[in-house]
Amino acid sequence: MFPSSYLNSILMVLLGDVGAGKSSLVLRFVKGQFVEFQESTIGAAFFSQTLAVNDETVKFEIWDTAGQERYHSLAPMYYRGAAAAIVVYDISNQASFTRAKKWVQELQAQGNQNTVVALAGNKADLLEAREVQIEEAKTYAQENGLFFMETSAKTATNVNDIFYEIAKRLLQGQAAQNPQTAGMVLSQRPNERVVSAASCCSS
Ligand SMILES: Nc1nc2c(ncn2[C@@H]2O[C@H](COP(=O)(O)OP(=O)(O)OP(=O)(O)O)[C@@H](O)[C@H]2O)c(=O)[nH]1
Ligand SMILES: [Mg+2]
Repeated sequence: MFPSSYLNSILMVLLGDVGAGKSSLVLRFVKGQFVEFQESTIGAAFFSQTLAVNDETVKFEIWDTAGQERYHSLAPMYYRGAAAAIVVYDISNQASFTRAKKWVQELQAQGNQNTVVALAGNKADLLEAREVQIEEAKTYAQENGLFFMETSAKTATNVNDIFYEIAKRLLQGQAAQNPQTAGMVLSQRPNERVVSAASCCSS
């Protein structure tokens, strides 16, 4: 076994409808910020964040994809190698939930079988405008082997929690295997450079 000072890298992807709040969730997680008028993502944006999860140091490497339909064909490049995916919908927008289900179907059909998939019902602060009932989403998640949380990038509710839960599940899965064969997407390597700062670039 590796000592805990070794670094686990988790490559992950966010998928979901335009405006569901993918970039806002990442921005909240990585920089602790929220902006009311977040610009729509073009292509995809990459972020990273290194944190302690249990006794391990985990580097999250995050592809924030663009929800606009014209970028749909790029998505497999990001989800095929991902150890985890967060499929995001907006609780105040039923169409975004329908879109989220399509993403789950696509991941199940064309993604990697081992990818941990989380379903995030974002904008949980918009209770008065709710269109997707929590029970409906919970049942759908259970039926499809996803784990589910309602989140709010605005208030920060459950944002760190969903990323931590993903890391915990992956680390547990890895502990059950030989770490040498854990694969490229969740790899352990010497903790030479632990950064707490985020980096981001858009293309
Ligand atoms: N009230 C509320 N608004 C949110 C929340 N998350 C995001 N928003 C707002 O919703 C809008 C869209 O958010 P984005 O993060 O750009 O959505 P996206 O999924 O990245 O959209 P694309 O990049 O176009 O695919 C922005 O104006 C955000 O401020 C939230 O939790 N609550
Ligand atoms: Mg975006």
